[in-house]
Amino acid sequence: MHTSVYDKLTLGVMKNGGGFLLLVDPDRGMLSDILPLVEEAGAAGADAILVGTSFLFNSDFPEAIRQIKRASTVPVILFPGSASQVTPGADAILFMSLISGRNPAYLIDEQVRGAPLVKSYGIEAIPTGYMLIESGSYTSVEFVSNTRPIPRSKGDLAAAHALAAEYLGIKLVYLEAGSGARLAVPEKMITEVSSQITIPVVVGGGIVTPEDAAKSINAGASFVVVGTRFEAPSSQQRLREFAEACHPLLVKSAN
Ligand code: 1GP
Repeated sequence: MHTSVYDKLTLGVMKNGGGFLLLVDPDRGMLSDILPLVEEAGAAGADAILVGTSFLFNSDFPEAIRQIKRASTVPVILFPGSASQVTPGADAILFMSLISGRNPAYLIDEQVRGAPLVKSYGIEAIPTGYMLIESGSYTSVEFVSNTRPIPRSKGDLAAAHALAAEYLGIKLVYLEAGSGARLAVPEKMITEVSSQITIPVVVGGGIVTPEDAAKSINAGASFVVVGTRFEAPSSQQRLREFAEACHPLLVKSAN
């Protein structure tokens, strides 16, 4: 029986207590550096590879996806900044609406442009409510999307957005501090959001140590996304440490 990527990921969370998603950005790194990382990620314990960028500059994105898919032993999921990044060859796509913003282009317009492509390429769509959270500096995604983030102290506001997303049938809520954020999403906010909803919460942006990742999982995140930390040359050991931090039940049962 075919198991969807979404089901595989959520079953993993039930079994392991959380999940680790490695984000690669073909715009910000050389494919020759990204591919070895992607090859190692599955064996090191990553649950999936996210591929995306907030603004596509000059990479040959379709070719990058083909090569990343070939190199990966875990699902490859598009994490698009716009409909122009909907590309064949991936296993799934975070089909996102920027629900923290009030810019119709990112609430519905990019989705209308991307949907027929997702269908014709046969990619699994994972409906995702994407929320920008204030992170101490002005991020690319704020600039590109022309939206303002939810203030870090307003956990109740974030939770209301997440609840609305769940009632709209969205399957995943992504709390985003922004790539390379100075401050990650506050643990208090993760707890306030995750305690209000039954769908999984993804947390990303500014997470640079396994300890930070573990804190997000303990606060209630189902998945942690790490990107920038692995843009500098790294080791499989470092990937393992993040994977262990995001899989608290797996670590316990292995001891
Ligand atoms: C960005 O949430 C992701 O969209 C990951 O952020 O690059 O800071 O790890 P970092």
